[in-house]
Amino acid sequence: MILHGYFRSSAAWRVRIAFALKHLEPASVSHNLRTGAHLDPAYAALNPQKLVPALEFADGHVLTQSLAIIGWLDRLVPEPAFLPADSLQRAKVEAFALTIACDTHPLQNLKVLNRLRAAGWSEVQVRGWAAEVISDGLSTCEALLRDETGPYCFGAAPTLADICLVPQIGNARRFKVDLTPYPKLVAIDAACAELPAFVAAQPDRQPDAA
Ligand SMILES: N[C@@H](CCC(=O)N[C@@H](CS)C(=O)NCC(=O)O)C(=O)O
Repeated sequence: MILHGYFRSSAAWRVRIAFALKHLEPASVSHNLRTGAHLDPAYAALNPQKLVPALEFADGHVLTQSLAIIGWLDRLVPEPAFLPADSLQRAKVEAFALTIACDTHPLQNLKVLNRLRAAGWSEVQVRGWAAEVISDGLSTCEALLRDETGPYCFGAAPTLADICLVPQIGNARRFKVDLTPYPKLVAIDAACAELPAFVAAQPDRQPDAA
């Protein structure tokens, strides 16, 4: 099994956290997004979307989409579970994760930022856009946790919500988003940073970290 990723990719970061929480470590291959290595036809043959991550199996199967990979892993190795057994709580965790994975991260993804650059936006405008859409997503996330008491997003153990939150906070820091309006999210990020699985998955700990 090979995890195709990049140290700074937040979607690959989610998958690294998930594997580490299950005490598994797949082999990894890095595709430098900055130099466009993920656009290479050999990688496009694996993932027609030309995005990381992708999980390649020895028998030729390939899984794409971080949430699909994490769901597959969670069903294969049920403990620790990434989703609560209670169906209402599970839907809340999924809604939180999807707020990040579907409605926040895609708006600040590299190819979107590159489109803005190609349309003549200055670097300041591009970074401002990224910071704005991240702030918008984090505002929603903070509100979704209004009634939660921690230490993780939805209770005493990390779930899919935390797996998505931590890399998105990483992106927020990269784009210099002011995190003071999101005290719950910052506290959860700090709690996760105490866990070995989250530490092992951090971008600067990856072999391809620049
Ligand atoms: N929804 C996809 C998103 C994957 C994605 O956007 N990956 C980014 C890195 S975080 C990427 O490969 N970007 C390359 C580009 O935008 O050209 C997933 O969750 O796997």
